[in-house]
Amino acid sequence: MDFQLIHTDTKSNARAGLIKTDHGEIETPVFMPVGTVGSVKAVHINELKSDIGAEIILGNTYHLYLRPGLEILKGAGGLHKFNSWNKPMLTDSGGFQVFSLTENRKLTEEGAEFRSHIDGSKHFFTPEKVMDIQRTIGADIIMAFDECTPGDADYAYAKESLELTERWLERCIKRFNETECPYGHKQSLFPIVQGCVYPDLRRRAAENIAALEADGNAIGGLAVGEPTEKMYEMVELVNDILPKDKPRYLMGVGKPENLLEAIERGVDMFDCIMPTRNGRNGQIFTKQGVMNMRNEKWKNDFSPIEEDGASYVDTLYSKAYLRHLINSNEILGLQIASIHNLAFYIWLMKEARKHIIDGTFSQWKPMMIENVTRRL
Ligand code: PRF
Repeated sequence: MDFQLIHTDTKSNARAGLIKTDHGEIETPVFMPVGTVGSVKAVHINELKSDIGAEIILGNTYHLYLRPGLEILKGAGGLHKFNSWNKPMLTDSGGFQVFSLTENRKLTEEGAEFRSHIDGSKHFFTPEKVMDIQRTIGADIIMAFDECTPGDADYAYAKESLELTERWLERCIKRFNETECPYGHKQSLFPIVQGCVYPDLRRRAAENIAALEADGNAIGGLAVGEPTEKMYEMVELVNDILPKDKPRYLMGVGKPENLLEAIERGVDMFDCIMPTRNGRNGQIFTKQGVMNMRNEKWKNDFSPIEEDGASYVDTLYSKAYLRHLINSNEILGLQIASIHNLAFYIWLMKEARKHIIDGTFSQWKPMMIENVTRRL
């Protein structure tokens, strides 16, 4: 994997860049639609590519390991072949999912024991196993196995948790260096900075990770219950230390305004379930603000979903029709909402990139934040 910085904003830390992988190029800042089980829910690959303009999608180690399982993924020749997405892909390591989706999980020095959310069966993830699984899935970018420290953890817990994540990272790197992708393309391993909301822990974690000279670096453990201002403060602090010539990925963030604030602070990559999950619940993000399609207000509004929206569904369908579909739990409603929201998020990243390159990001950003945070 190669990363090229195209332009750095003179008035902020915002950057425009280009990531090159064996499955194609990614212009940054980039939003990665989440395809947990190897599919972006309700969205066809053709729509992702041509209508939405996605350049990279995300899969989850935890889910793919449980179902369909490694034998099937291996048999298919990896996830790219299995789901027909022949562009760049990233897999999260499963640490976050083990902690957020399973009950009775047990953390030890060796790894994490958990029960499947599907059938209750018992499993054990170690850093080595998580590397092996991600080799078998075959994503272009794979993530280190970490513990996502809760946002309200006290200092002592956060320190211990970070130290465990650091020891696990060493084991991940060792296993990663001893193995290779079974399908012949290159995979890159991104370490994850943890440290909760404690500046000295974040600083230490970022310094240790910066010294590794990985192909790219991630910031985890944010947007997990801490105040938003703390999140921005931690992103700023960590990005001051992480290498400037490598992409930076803020995991699981967030609302449109969070993305713009993080871009200003030097983040290049994002993923979040918000455009798809909230979309399926009727929340529609637009350039003019956020709409709740279940609201009575849209009942007789036959105007387009978004007049100058980023996707063809915006003018093909009206607000009243989308409201009707969502209220009737129609599959088409989920599809339209997902396509619209993903196209909006990806449009927002492309706009940010344009403004970074032409030097107008710092004027454009506050105006855009005012728009995207409006309730319609
Ligand atoms: N670690 C991993 N995945 C994640 C997170 C993390 O901390 C987050 C936190 N926002 C989202 N996804 N491995």
